[in-house]
Amino acid sequence: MVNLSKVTIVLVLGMFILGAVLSLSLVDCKKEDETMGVTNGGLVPKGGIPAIDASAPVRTETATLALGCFWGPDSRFGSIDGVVHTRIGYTGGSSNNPTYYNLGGHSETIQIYYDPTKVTYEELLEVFWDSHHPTAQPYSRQYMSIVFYHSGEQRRLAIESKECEESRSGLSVITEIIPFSEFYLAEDYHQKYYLRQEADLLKEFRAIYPKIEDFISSTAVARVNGYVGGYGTLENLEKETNSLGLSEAGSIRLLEIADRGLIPGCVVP
Ligand code: MHO
Repeated sequence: MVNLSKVTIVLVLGMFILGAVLSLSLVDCKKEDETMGVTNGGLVPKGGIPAIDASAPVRTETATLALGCFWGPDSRFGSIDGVVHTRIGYTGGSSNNPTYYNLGGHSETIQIYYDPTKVTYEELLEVFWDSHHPTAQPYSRQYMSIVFYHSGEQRRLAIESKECEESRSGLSVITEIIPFSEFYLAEDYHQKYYLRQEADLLKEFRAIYPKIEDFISSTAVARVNGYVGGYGTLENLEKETNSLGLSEAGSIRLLEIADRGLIPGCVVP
């Protein structure tokens, strides 16, 4: 009995010491993680990627729209809660592999990947009508107003909302509603154009996402590009600042930008 107690004590003590050693090494790992978090001059957030990207939904739907110069729409649609990411390119023409200086009949186009449980295609169409002048003939095919539908349902909703737009404006809307065919990604320097004007913020994101395809697929990047362009709401920015993966200096800069004029809160962001 006495012997058993001794064994128990030794075992418990042993486990205690082992536990202490293990927890010490856990503390060490944590320290290492924190150190890893400040690699690249403090630019990579702890845990690697911005929280908003880590929790991005897997299932998204796509809207493909052309509404003039694609820099603005990239920013405006990127600011909408429920939009997971955006990318811009060329669609609707006849040539393969168009470039900005050789469009081959394509139009500047945005692709919006959205979470249909948070934002609907109808809501995106409202923003579409609200963001350009669909009753004016554009300067060239490059800036044409087009809805490229991906399904019969999108086609129906687009036709319906075009009719609404016509009766609202009392003018004839030139917007084409045609099936989606192929999307050609635009050159890197066009993607998230407004964010690119903020060198320090851009640097932070390029440190997190050195590959352009990852940069383009980031919700954090889409949102910040939205805020820099003056879109989004202050309310949303305050809610999500900490999830965007920016450093303290970056967050302060973004709040300064917002301070110079975000829409303070409206029904359609
Ligand atoms: N050339 C115009 C439009 C650019 S856009 C990507 C500008 O420099 O503002 O078509």
